[in-house]
Amino acid sequence: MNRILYALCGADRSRPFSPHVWKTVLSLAHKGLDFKTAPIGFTQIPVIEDAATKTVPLLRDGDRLVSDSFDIALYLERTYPERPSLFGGKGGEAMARFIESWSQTTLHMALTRIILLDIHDRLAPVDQAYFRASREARFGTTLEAVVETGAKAELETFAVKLEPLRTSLKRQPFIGGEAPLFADYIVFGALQWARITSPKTILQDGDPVKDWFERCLDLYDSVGRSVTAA
Ligand SMILES: N[C@@H](CCC(=O)N[C@@H](CS)C(=O)NCC(=O)O)C(=O)O
Repeated sequence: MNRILYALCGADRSRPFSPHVWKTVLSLAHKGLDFKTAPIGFTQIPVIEDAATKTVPLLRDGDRLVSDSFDIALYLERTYPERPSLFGGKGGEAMARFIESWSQTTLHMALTRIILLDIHDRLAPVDQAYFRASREARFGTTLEAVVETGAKAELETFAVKLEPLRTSLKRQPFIGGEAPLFADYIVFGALQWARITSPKTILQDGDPVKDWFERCLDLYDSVGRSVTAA
């Protein structure tokens, strides 16, 4: 098969954890496209496919290479238009951009402060050194200090941040309506990242967001459950 998805893993190469890679896993499953996963660590990203990318996901589809989870979804939509749509039209594409911004600025920012050390602890030693140096430069402090000062408060307020999603899920089973769209996979990716890397409880039982997340884990022969929770 000549469709390969490069997926970020820790020391255990059977546990891809990147939120953006998970968006692509579900995008490919949504389109019914088979692929092979190529597990890599952080420090391998800049050298794969002749230095084609600085970030994952990277998808090889025959002789095409596409990076960035949103660009990959757009590529799949245009290349395989006869298969189920990931966006439901141009308006859906534009609205998925809003969901991406919300997920990135609100959910990822909070989750990072909660799971940063858990991610670090699961990486291979060479990747731990890179991760610590790059993230400590970004935060201007140690990984330990980020989690020490941020995790408790972020955990306490995370449910409030999900309120816009919770309200809409009381009306419909998926962000996309009756069936999931790429917008669902964007938010799913963020929560799946936390599920795979951290034992901390992010979603509470009885929360409609948790019910929706479980529905997403069940999609496409439960591909999301192919990696167990931390
Ligand atoms: N906007 C990109 C973000 C991709 C991204 O940031 N990927 C992370 C892994 S979760 C990465 O490859 N980081 C490389 C690094 O930190 O060196 C997307 O949606 O694909």
